[in-house]
Amino acid sequence: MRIARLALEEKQVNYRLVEVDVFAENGVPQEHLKRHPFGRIPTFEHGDFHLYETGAIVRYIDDAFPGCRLQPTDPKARAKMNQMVGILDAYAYRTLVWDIYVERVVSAREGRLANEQKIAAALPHAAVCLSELDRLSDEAGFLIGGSVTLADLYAAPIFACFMQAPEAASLMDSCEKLIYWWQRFATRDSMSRTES
Ligand SMILES: N[C@@H](CCC(=O)N[C@@H](CS)C(=O)NCC(=O)O)C(=O)O
Repeated sequence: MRIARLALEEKQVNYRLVEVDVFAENGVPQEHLKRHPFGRIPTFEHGDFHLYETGAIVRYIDDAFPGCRLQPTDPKARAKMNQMVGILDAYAYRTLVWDIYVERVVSAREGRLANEQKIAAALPHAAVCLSELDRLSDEAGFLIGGSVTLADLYAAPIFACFMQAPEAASLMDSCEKLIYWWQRFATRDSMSRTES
């Protein structure tokens, strides 16, 4: 959900946030299932136009609203951005957020024991994710090119969680470009405005 909000913030689009608890004890609220039959978040409405799936939402926001472009026009840069988005969505999110951050940081916060086996199994996979993201990223302060793209917006919410885990320090050790990127990106206005 934070990815879509970051897109709106970066493009300076006014929006109204409606919170939906898809993890509610009684299940996903019925009215939400009408918006998203798979019971996930985010969903997006613009007038009478309704969307779900983050990839469709952020590309629509980029195309439909004025402001900075979140997708490069150069074919190679655009392909690399899409490759990164794919890696973040398909591999990094589950490993860095659910297997490491939730298991190490959220479990401690909730007073339950971490599943050490799950964390240990995730570490080699996390290392591949991070080294690939580092290899593919440019050195201009954004992951791709010299301005914010969808790659930054997909990566930032994942890193905001993952970097809280003690495991992040050694895993990130050799990822100099990613470290530099995160130090800068974490301080953006869009990040503080989407913290909660
Ligand atoms: N493919 C969907 C995935 C959305 C998704 O998994 N959202 C998570 C929150 S980040 C969710 O709704 N989880 C609830 C659940 O798994 O039941 C997208 O990109 O929008």
